[in-house]
Amino acid sequence: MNKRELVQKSYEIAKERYASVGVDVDTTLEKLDNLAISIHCWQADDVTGFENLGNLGGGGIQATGNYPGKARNINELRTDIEKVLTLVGGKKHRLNLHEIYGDFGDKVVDRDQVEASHFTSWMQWGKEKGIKLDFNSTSFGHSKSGDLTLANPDKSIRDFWIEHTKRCRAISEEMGKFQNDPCIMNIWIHDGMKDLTVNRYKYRSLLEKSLDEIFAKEYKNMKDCIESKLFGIALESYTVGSHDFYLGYGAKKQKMVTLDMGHFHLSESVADKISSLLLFTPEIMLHVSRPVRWDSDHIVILNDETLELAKEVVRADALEKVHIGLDFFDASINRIGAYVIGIRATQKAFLQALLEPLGQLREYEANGLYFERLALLEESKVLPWNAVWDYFCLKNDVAIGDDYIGEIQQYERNVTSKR
Ligand code: RNT
Ligand code: ZN
Repeated sequence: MNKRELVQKSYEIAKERYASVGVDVDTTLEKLDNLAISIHCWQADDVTGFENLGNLGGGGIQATGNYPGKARNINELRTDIEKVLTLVGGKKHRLNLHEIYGDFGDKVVDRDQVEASHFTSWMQWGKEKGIKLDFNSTSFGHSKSGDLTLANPDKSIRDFWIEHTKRCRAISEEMGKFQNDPCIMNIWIHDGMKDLTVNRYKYRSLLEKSLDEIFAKEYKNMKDCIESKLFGIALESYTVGSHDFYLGYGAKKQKMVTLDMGHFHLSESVADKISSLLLFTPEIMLHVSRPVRWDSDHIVILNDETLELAKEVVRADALEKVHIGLDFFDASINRIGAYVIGIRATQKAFLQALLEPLGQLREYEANGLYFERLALLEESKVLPWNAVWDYFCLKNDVAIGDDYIGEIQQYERNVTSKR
């Protein structure tokens, strides 16, 4: 039997096993086909972007590693993303752009000057390739970034970033209109203090005011989300945009909160937050990531945290309300490989979540049969989800199992190693 026949046969058997616990594998596969993952553009070039402002320093974010072959311009980045998409199944994946990835040509466009026209070629590319776009304002890596942006007591700096963020919302609106599907725009700022501050309240109230100003205009074709963080490097003692801050702001102003898996204490369950946010905020944006000791943005793998997160989304029946984005940047290994591992791991987690025998589990729970519930939870871990996964790849005509290793090595030989 060749590989394809083996996958087919294992799938048929798996399908029967799942049917015996009340799970319809075919509907599951359909859901996985339609699961949109918003792929972050910044793994391709270590969060560098294509501005012509010179090396601004400014900090706020950092990728580590110097593996050769990073994308140096828009064309290379697009080619890399297109390659990635040939190695993962699914029909609805999106691309998540940061403002610094605009098509500026050789023009110098400062952050308070950016316009939708700088993203026309991206929109066109997205349309051609069937890829919808999401967006992010960029307040790091600029001479005006410092330690404080939207929460800066200096009005001129604050206004500069307010203007930038307003413009980013207007660009997102244009993208959403163009693609006939809302563009989700994330706001993450690094604002904080390296050491003790006696002005926690002051900076947070400034951030609240800045956001109110930014959100004053209502749009129809874009959705806002706000992302908290626990701490940043060189800003260890205080983060203005903490989880409490954005949770409160999001609940009050009905904005989506972005949950980045690297932005919480390591013993805190991000998965547990899903059901609460769904009750008090309109939708949720996820930054699926992997903290190693801290917010180190390692490549997403299939671990307990990713799995639990996916299960909580499915158990809350919230696939329509939870937007899945990725956020990691590892510059120490092949970057195309990094994307493919992370996307496939996220899909595997959602596949397992979708294959959970929820009906039976909930019946046990309703009847107080807790031994039975725990037993089935344990046994469902070893149901043949991997056979369903292989079949998903086969059906989508993408690499089965580790076959993508060879394909990525070839792309490295032919493309990225020549950069
Ligand atoms: C940083 C945040 C943020 C960034 C991107 C590049 O800690 O996670 O989402 O990773 O905006
Ligand atoms: Zn993030």
